[in-house]
Amino acid sequence: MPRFVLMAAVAALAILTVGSGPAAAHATLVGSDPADGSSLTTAPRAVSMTFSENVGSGFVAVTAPSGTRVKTSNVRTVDRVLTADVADSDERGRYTIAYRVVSADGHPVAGELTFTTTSGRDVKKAAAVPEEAFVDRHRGHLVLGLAVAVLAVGLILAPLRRGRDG
Ligand SMILES: [Cu+2]
Repeated sequence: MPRFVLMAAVAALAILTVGSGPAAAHATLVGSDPADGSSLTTAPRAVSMTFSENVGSGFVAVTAPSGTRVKTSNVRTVDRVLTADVADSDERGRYTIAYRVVSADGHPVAGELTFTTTSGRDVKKAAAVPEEAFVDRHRGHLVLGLAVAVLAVGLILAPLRRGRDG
């Protein structure tokens, strides 16, 4: 009986190990052009991502430093490589490349890369709602809340102090 339990445990462990092993792995990004985090003089006219296995159904979106989308075309996957042509962009700063492909096992794989250009036109990034805006908008409420809190603490402490004095 104990031997049977041991064998069952070993079998269960073996199944778990195989299940989480390379057989279940899907495509992962192994390289790109431009490389993630790289610094370039001007924006590239094409980007490519190389995966650990063959991929299909590729999608690529390039966003310029101003936050506007740079037009991509001729998005294609050939074996392990996803490539897209990219329209000309003269903005200087940080670009992002968002990509999505479908692995051979049917799982979608998505990610994001960035690169920076050192020449070109300076642009202002379309501001995401900054943290200060929230504080500014709710300053009145925050002050009122603080005042109520101070008053409440005072009301709680006052009897205690009086008790200690008397
Ligand atoms: Cu997978």
